[in-house]
Amino acid sequence: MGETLTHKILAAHLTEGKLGGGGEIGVRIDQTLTQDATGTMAYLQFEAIGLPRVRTELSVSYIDHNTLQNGFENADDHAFLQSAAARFGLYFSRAGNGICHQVHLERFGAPGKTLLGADSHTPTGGGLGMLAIGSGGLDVAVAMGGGSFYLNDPQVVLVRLEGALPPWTSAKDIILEVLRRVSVKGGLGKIFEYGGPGAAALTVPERATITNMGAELGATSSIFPSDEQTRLFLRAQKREKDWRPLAPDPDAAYAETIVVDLNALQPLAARPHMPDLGETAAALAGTPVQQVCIGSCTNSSYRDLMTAAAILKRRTVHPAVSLVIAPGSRQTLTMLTESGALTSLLDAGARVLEPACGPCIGMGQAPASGAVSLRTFNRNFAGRSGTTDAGVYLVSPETAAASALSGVITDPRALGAPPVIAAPEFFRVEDSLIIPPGDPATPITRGPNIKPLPIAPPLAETLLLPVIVKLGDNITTDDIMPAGAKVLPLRSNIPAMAEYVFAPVSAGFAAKAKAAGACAVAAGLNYGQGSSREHAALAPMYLGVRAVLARSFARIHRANLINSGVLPLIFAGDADFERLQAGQTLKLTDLAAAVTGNDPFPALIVETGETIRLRHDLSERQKRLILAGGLLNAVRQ
Ligand code: MIC
Ligand code: SF4
Repeated sequence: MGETLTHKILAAHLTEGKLGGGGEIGVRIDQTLTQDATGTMAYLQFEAIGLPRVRTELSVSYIDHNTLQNGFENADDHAFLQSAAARFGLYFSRAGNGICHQVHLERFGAPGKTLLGADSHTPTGGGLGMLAIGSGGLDVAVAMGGGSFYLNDPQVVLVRLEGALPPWTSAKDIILEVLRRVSVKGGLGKIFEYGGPGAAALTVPERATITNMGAELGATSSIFPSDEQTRLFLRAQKREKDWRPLAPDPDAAYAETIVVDLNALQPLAARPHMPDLGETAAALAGTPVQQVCIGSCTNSSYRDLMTAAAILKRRTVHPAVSLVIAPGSRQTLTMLTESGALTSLLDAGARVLEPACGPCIGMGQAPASGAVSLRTFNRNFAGRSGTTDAGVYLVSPETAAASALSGVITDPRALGAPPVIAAPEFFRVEDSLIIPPGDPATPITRGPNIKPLPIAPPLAETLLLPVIVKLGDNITTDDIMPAGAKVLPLRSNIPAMAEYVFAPVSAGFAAKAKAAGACAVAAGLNYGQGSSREHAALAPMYLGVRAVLARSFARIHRANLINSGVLPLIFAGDADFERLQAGQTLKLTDLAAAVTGNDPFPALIVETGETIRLRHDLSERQKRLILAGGLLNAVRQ
């Protein structure tokens, strides 16, 4: 049997474990990326590890999330990150240069390489045929130091794209279709490899839309082969030397195959508040819209924004709609400017932002109360836009632009002949906002918002844990540790940030946790889906959360809990989940033995005297981390 592309890249980077066994494997990481909302922690952690310089082939620190500067905090963080990049030997992409994933695709990514990024949408790089994985900042810090990254040997799924995209559909509709079939938890432990004639026809930026939003499947990564499309893209970025062809063997064996018939694809929209709630735009047509946002790391390519501009050209947005353009990179924005497309957008009434995450992470442009906002982004979790009762729909640039004109959700096929945007022969390459690695003697600039890292205590033998809250399925890291313009500036200040833990779903949580001293939380399936922010583990840990009990966990968040020294425990059965109630106290005893062993173990509900059964599914390496009180403690030992 032949090899999948995923296995070929994994085999070339394997440092520990065995492929095909289903257990934990270690891989060497060639490239890393961080952004400013996760980066401050990652470089504080790298500093704590104590190495003078990064040991990867290439590491890049991006500024793109915390770009609203309402106070000194974000600017201070940026100064810290710039000095750390110079000192530790990283490239530094300055504020205004664009979103990490978009810029990395344009300027640094390369087929066959491994990329670890402190952001869940790092798999965007899979559009170039690289194995790109999101993780918490501490895992990135370790990889920057030359340490392996550990993951569960993934199941490789083939997504075969048959046929060709019909007019007015685009890459976004493909991933929305995959999402509605597979769901936000269906990708756990899997890597999605795209193939077939429909995949071959997609350009790299279109592929990157799909691999980017593969994160919403809960998948470890998504990847396309490196072929002629890849060569053309890298050539157009003046980096053809980075190209090499890569493909699975023709007889590669996959764990599962999904077939998507592109000929039958229609323009789709994911309804509030989950990316897998896809519906045809036709079925939703007529729903009044108050805001349309085009951009984010999902749909910010030259093709995407030129398409929107062509649709809006010599037309005016509906008076009830606020149209926001958030370009993903300075490259795209300058090319829009030079081509005159920016003028079409401005004439149509668009509000144009700097190249950054912006509204995608609630950094401005919160919709009005109860508004419907159509966004070309990747996440529509409740409240993430900054407005709790807004309804966010995820759509393609085509559907977004058509709806901005009409003021209601509109199937773009209503507009007649679609615009045809040719891929540029050459992109505009201008890297002056990327600062190369600097002097190892550069002093680190540390503003007053940058507080020391909290570190967990080693695991106690007995834990008495009040269960402060019991939550349902699909709790996101936006629920656990919200982002947005108010909270994001506190990313390097865990004590201040911790006050907002669970604010959207459990009022008063921080005070209750602090009063309890040590405590636990309980939840249903897919706990911790979404963002890679390790603050969703570190801040609860700081408040005293010692264990999270769930029916299942999302991959990155579970790793972040372990790295932070918080026990991720799984209810052994449905009855155990049903039995435990919020407000009860759980007594865990003989914990060293429970963690070292692999069997389910009992926990006592103090109030009722009943026992429930829990398990942990920890690898041997993860057991060591939990016993030590997290990865930093373990590394120091
Ligand atoms: C997101 O899309 O939620 C973010 C903001 O990019 C996060 C990272 C973060 O929380 O800092 C992500 O996806 O990992
Ligand atoms: Fe930024 Fe949004 Fe992409 Fe996250 S998903 S990296 S916030 S644009």
